[in-house]
Amino acid sequence: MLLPARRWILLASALVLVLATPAFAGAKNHGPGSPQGNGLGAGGVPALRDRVVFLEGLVHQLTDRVSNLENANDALESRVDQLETRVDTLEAAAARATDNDGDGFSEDLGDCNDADPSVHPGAAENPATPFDDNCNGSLVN
Ligand SMILES: [Ca+2]
Ligand SMILES: [Ca+2]
Ligand SMILES: [Ca+2]
Repeated sequence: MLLPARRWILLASALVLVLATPAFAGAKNHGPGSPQGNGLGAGGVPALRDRVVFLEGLVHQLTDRVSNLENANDALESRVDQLETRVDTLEAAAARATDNDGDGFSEDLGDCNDADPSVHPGAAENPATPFDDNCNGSLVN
């Protein structure tokens, strides 16, 4: 989501661009670039009012555009979050399905210690070890 400060920067930038246009600059500075000399036209104030209305419309359009972009950005961020969750789920499933210690059993196939190849379903249980050798839930058989 765009920050409110970015919205104001965008609007201010657009306003600066409009103010920098030769027609508007001519009106402001009464420069020779203006066909009417003072840039206000024959009516003076009405011509300036037209420009203000134009700028208000432009700001309104830009505000709408920023809002639309923020909504699109929110939708994209939501979709990215969904895809990241899906990737995490698939990675976890792949990890459970992988036999990491090479004993022929993955976690999905009952290996209760996939970092030790001597521990797996069907292994001989050693009562002297402090862990479940054959992954049956018992330390003694
Ligand atoms: Ca294994
Ligand atoms: Ca193992
Ligand atoms: Ca056991």
